[in-house]
Amino acid sequence: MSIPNTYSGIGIANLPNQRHKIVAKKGAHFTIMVVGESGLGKTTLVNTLFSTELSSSKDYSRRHVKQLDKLTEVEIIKAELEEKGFKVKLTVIDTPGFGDYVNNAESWLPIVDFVDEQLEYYMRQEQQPQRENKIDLRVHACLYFIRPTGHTLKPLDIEVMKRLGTRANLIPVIAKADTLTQTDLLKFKKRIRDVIQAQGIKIYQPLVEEDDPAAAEHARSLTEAMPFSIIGSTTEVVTPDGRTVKGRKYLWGVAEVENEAHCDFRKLRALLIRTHMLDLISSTEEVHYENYRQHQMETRKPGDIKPRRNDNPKFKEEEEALRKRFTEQVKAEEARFRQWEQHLIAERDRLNKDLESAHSTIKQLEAELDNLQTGYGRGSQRR
Ligand SMILES: Nc1nc2c(ncn2[C@@H]2O[C@H](COP(=O)(O)OP(=O)(O)OP(=O)(O)O)[C@@H](O)[C@H]2O)c(=O)[nH]1
Ligand SMILES: [Mg+2]
Repeated sequence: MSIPNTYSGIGIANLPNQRHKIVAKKGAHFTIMVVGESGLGKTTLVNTLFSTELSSSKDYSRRHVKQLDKLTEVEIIKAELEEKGFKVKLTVIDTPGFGDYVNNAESWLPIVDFVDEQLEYYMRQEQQPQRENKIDLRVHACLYFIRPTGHTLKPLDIEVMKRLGTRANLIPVIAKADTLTQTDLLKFKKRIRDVIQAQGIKIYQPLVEEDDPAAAEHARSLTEAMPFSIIGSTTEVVTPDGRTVKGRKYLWGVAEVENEAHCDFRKLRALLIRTHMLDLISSTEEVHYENYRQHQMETRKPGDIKPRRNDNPKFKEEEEALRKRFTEQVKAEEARFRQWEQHLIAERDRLNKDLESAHSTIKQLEAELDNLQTGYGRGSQRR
């Protein structure tokens, strides 16, 4: 489905709802993060989004500052766009790919931590008396790249997606869609949706505004298309029928970035930059940030500046696992102890019985001895 004309531009100027208007008036900060295994085309997609979206319009001013954050090794790309007086400060966080084998399991942890740290950092700034010019790197949209295996989600994907989905708006995408046939792609999408549901992974649900039928229809088509299939390319190529497009050229033809029959790039771009940017911003504020803040308020003592170890969601998960293991071990020990106790009771009973029978034997022998002594005394008297 193509995007209706009303969705042209970055969309903030024609927002239907009041809450969104307030956000837009202040000028929005919008942060996108890309996450996934190495080599899945994360950086390429960021460049594709930027070169098609940002360099084609003249209504924006663009700043492209790349900085390397030493702690997390993420690359932060900043750009500023403006449409009809509405300003959007766009930040893209390009994370390094993590490995696809079990030994490398921890390599994604800093990425999850990064999301938490931004929530924490923003909260601390809100608590300061001087609240102007807050630095806001809370992640509004987290694109998770899935390898186009055609099979299903890997345990690693499930684990990382579970954690990201409770912290940010998680948008799963199938990387390098040009490497799968359309039939395989549809089957793959269905399987991924099934796993997401079965595993209780929280993914972003685009807001459906029922009072605007065209927008509602568009939002539903976005939900149906998830996980979005993606082809990334910044190169222009010529199709067999003579069009110049962004795409990837093969012997069989061209995989086109912006062709809806080839992939969902347009849908993803519309969602991010045109129709749902402010829903992503407000749901981050109202759901993810609020959850984080509430949780910190409940568990943090007044005066605590840094979160205590067990306030951090990551540590909470680890702590939960540890507590479960501990409980299991205690249970096993208790069972072992009860068995041993029963064994002791049985042994005591057996010894008591032995003792009793020994006692009665003694009594019997004593009685016999008595009898013998009495009998002997009488006999000697007769003599
Ligand atoms: N077939 C195909 N190849 C792609 C696509 N997108 C990117 N690539 C190629 O995949 C390779 C890796 O792309 P990158 O964008 O560097 O991947 P990345 O996910 O940023 O990798 P790391 O930063 O190492 O995690 C490059 O050779 C790209 O040209 C795509 O949609 N289809
Ligand atoms: Mg990269």
